[in-house]
Amino acid sequence: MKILTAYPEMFPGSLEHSVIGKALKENIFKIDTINLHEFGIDDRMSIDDEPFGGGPGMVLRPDVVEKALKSIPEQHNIESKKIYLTPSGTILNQEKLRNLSKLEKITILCGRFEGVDQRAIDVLGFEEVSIGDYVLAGGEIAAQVLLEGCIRLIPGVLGHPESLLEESFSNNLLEYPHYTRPQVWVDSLGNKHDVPEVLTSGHHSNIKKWRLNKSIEKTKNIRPDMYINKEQKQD
Ligand code: 6GU
Repeated sequence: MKILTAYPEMFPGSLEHSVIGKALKENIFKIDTINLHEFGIDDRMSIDDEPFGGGPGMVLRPDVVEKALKSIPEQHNIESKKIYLTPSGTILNQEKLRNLSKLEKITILCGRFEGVDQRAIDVLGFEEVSIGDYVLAGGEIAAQVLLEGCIRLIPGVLGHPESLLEESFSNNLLEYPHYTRPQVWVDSLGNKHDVPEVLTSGHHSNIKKWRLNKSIEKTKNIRPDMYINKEQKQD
């Protein structure tokens, strides 16, 4: 994974921790940052400039992006998938993560400022991807979101790969609720809260049915859009 960024010190960031951090230590994946500031133009080493046509903010220059990209040595002829992270891209989802997790090489351009010169995106072949309908200050956190989502899908990264089968989005349903000990939780106000009885019954097929029903109920309530998609898919 190559990350083109004006803030290389933000990496590996969250990717250094937990199960993803373990995979990083085990060389299951590698992160190299390319500092855009090293490819700045003229004596001031600028990487951005004012937008043509006016307007607020600064735009990342296409020549800087090209120089930074071309500085990455080509390895065994596999072309890297190029992603530009921007709130005006197509929205990332689990299917996209599954596809990305199968790729050997991904190059991510993190936007900052108002954006990146469109010619760089078009000419250099970046796919524009957003992580959701809200705006962050830059693409670095988005890159960590995308990478974490991808890396956990690489075989061997998760301790319990079967957890991938039933998790939210794997079948267009949100995951059912989970419970653990204590079986009766007495909260700080003295109120008692039981675990749903079926889960302690040991009756596996009933548990399975209960969980599926909970998944359906939850999806209808919280993500009716997703539930409609599911019904359409089954037709
Ligand atoms: Cl990829 N970048 C920024 N700056 N904001 C975002 C985003 C990306 N995805 C959602 N919001």
